[in-house]
Amino acid sequence: MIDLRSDTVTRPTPAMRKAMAEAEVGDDVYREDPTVRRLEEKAAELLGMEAALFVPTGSMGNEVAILVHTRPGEEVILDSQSHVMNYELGAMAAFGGVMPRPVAGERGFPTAEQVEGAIRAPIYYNCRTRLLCLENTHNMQGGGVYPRDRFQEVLRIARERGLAVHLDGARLFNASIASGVPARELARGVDSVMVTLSKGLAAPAGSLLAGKADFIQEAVRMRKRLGGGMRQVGILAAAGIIALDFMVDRLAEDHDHARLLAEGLAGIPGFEIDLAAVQTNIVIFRSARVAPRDLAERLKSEGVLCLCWSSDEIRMVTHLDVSRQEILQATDIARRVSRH
Ligand code: TLP
Repeated sequence: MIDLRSDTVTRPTPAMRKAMAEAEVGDDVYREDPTVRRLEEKAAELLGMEAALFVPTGSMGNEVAILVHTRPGEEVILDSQSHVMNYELGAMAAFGGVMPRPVAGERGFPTAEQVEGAIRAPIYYNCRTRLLCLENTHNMQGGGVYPRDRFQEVLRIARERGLAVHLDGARLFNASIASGVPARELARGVDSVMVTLSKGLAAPAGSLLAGKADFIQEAVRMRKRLGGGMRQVGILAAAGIIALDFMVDRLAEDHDHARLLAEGLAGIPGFEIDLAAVQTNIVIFRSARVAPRDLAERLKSEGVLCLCWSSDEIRMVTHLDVSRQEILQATDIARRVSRH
């Protein structure tokens, strides 16, 4: 199978498995796992933050951040297509009693005007707007990178208006490689950032939440409240260290493969794809002739897995476990199965 459903399907590398087998461990709920601590220090350094916390998933990283930044009844401004808004089962409402205030950012990236327009006036009967959540790269919109100037402007407004800012950087390293800007620069000015190890970086599980030391202290408590306090989890952190040390630069290869795939798909009659939107490892395209559900079934029967992304869109994601040859093969199969 050529599995293009997500970069989450990557399996740990031999070096990761070896490091996992040999990892020095302790009880991380007592904060005594040396490998976890090493991973957290490395991540804090890479992201230019005071401290970091290893969490089981990206979703938990986002939710811990939201719960620490907010109080029940407050509002969170976010893009209407963000992962937090769409794919985290309403966690902020379910666990935190906070209200999402979605804005329709251009390609998923809200402008300063949009953010400013969504901040509630400080009148006693209004919700208090507390937090702004941003996403880079943007998943639902096809892996685009937040335009730098727009991001800075948005941060300026947030600072002026006293909002905390959380960055869902599940694929922040993809944004960094695509733009040539270090991850720490992409995270500069935010109060918290989450990065994921288990997507393009190929670790089996785990994400990191980074921020100021006092924020992380609270995040440790919130992680435990959500049931995310793990024990000898240095086993997983060992793979995470390899992910940060050795798997970031190779994301460029995934981006090249995504471009190759997108260009191949663009030439297939009945497919519509915005090539300018393909900036990292995600390719989203419309299928006008064959309904995405049928197309996905046909692709599957020929050995290619993808996701039906919406009623008229398909998503394909490139990653470590798909070679250039397989990308070309998948394009040929797509051409064949979309003919009738
Ligand atoms: N994204 C997954 C699915 O949930 C859609 C994928 O296959 O792309 N933020 C962003 C931007 C994400 O894309 C994801 C996962 C998460 C957060 C959540 O991470 P996990 O799956 O570790 O909870």
